[in-house]
Amino acid sequence: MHKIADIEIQHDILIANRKLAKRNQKILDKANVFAVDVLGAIGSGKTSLIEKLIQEMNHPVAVIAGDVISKFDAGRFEKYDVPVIGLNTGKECHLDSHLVEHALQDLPLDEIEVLFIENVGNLICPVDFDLGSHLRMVVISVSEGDDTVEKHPLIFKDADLVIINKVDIAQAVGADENKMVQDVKKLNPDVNVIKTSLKENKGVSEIIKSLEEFMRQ
Ligand SMILES: Nc1nc2c(ncn2[C@@H]2O[C@H](COP(=O)(O)OP(=O)(O)OP(=O)(O)O)[C@@H](O)[C@H]2O)c(=O)[nH]1
Ligand SMILES: [Mg+2]
Repeated sequence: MHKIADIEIQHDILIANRKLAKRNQKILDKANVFAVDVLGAIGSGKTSLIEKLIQEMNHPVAVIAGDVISKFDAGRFEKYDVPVIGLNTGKECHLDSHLVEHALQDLPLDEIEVLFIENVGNLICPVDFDLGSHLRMVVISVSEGDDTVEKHPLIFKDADLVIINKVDIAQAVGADENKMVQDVKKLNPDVNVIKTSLKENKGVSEIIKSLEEFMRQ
């Protein structure tokens, strides 16, 4: 009995979240804002990547920084003088559409073209929670181990763009970044997988090219 009740509650939450996600996407479409959900492993380089994109993309950008305590990443984005909303998820390990809806109300949507939504770092909880974004970019790094993709298949099946970061330290941590690319391709053959070293500024222009292609679609 107890188990059945849990499942129904979770089911209801997901239905409500999906409805709100659709509403968020309508708000974004009306304002002509392209929203990118940035998901990925803890410490894989999500904030570092968004920092690079803010500086190198030729589009006005805003950021929603979601985290259990959001002030750290939000503080990093604020340095670039772009609109930033920090969302504290507290004990929750993912953002949801309701939280994002509130953030959208506080952003100057008519002044921006791209919105990055950094989710809480992990490869499990955010998977089921659409936020209303147009694209899901998943960031992992070699330091999580080159079996990460095989161990967390769901997030890669749903991804539109996958980044394998920190290739500069692949050898030092004994990881094969090409195996990680192949593992993603097995799960999601059409997805674009880009290897990066944000430390050495490698791969960022390829990501921008890919994002701009999606924006044109
Ligand atoms: N060696 C190396 N370190 C990197 C690279 N990219 C990011 N880092 C470092 O990795 C650490 C974590 O980077 P963040 O950008 O904070 O990662 P994150 O995914 O936003 O982390 P959370 O939000 O806490 O999940 C920082 O110390 C970065 O300087 C890279 O390409 N190579
Ligand atoms: Mg971060």
